[in-house]
Amino acid sequence: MTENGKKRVLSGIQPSGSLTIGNYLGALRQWVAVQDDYDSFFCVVDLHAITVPQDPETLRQKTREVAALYLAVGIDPERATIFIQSHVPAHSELAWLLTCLAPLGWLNRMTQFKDKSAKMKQDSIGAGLLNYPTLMAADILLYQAEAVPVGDDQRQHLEFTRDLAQRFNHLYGETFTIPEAMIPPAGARVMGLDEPTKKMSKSEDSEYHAVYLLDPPARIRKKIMRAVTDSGREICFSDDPEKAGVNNLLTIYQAINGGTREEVETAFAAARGYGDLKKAVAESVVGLLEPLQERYNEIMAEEGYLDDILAHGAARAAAIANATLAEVRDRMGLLAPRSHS
Ligand code: ATP
Ligand code: LTN
Repeated sequence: MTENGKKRVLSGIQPSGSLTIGNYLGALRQWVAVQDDYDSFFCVVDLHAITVPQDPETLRQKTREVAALYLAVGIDPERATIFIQSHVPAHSELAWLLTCLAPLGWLNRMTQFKDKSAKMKQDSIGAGLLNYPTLMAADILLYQAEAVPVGDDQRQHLEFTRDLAQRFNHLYGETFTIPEAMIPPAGARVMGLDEPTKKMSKSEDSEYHAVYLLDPPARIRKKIMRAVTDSGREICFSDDPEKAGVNNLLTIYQAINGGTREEVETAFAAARGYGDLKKAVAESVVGLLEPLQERYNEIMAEEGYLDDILAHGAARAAAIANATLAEVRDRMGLLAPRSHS
């Protein structure tokens, strides 16, 4: 609990590409919803993005783009703290301290590590990719966050964070709040449009894989109209991998328009085929993204606006992070530095 009596949330997104509707429905939308009730911290996790190779200029540009999208989706910098992870050096420092406590066995079991490293040559897998969850644990634990709004794919990393926090508390005494994952009821796992058995991801390069938040309407429509479905006609939610494409389109529709699964299925009972479903999904996505893109353009056009928010955010975040870090350093027995007079 914070001074203002509110519980705290923290979450982040990597600037490793262009944000997708998966990032919006799984994460960002929940952030907007919780900002009134929680003391909220939202960061752009650039230190996570460099766990795989990034082009420096693109990374800088994407970092600002992601931060501007936080504002464009409706996160209010008066109510929430928005900052860039690497602007608060306590994240790197706590990550190292926790690295010394993180069992290799736990890290080796992480499915995100297994998936990402499987695609790389053994020699090019950086140790940072293995340590990724420890840095994420540092992000969360520095703020003593009670809740972490994320998509379904982050459950395992949250479990890791809880286990590591418990291990620290056990070894050195109660220090960290044990956080809970906050996963949305619909849209927690949006699948790739071209390969609906795989999670939609911003760092996939195939052209028809994802709808990006900044895609123009014509491209959104084209991508959704080309989404992979099956040879049947039945428009219903289903766990059958054969029906994964239709299931995904219905899920996106439901996440945007609300209603129960039955209500959504009833809405399509009279549809003539998958074309009608795709058109309805495309119009829902365009309707969702158009106003967001307008706000994004306004934010980017205003000289200095975004950078002021980020400077202010980093200062607010650092004040809290540094207090936790000082306590951790002390508990671990690191000699406190005395200022040079
Ligand atoms: P990358 O492809 O670069 O690994 P990503 O697109 O998976 O990235 P992250 O930055 O790792 O995105 O995730 C940011 C947030 O968005 C997390 O809370 C994550 O759970 C959520 N998220 C990412 N992809 C999806 C998806 N397809 N459906 C729902 N939520 C998602
Ligand atoms: N690992 C997360 C991104 C992330 C994060 C965080 C999410 C980094 N630090 C702290 C919540 C809280 C991912 O989505 N891949």
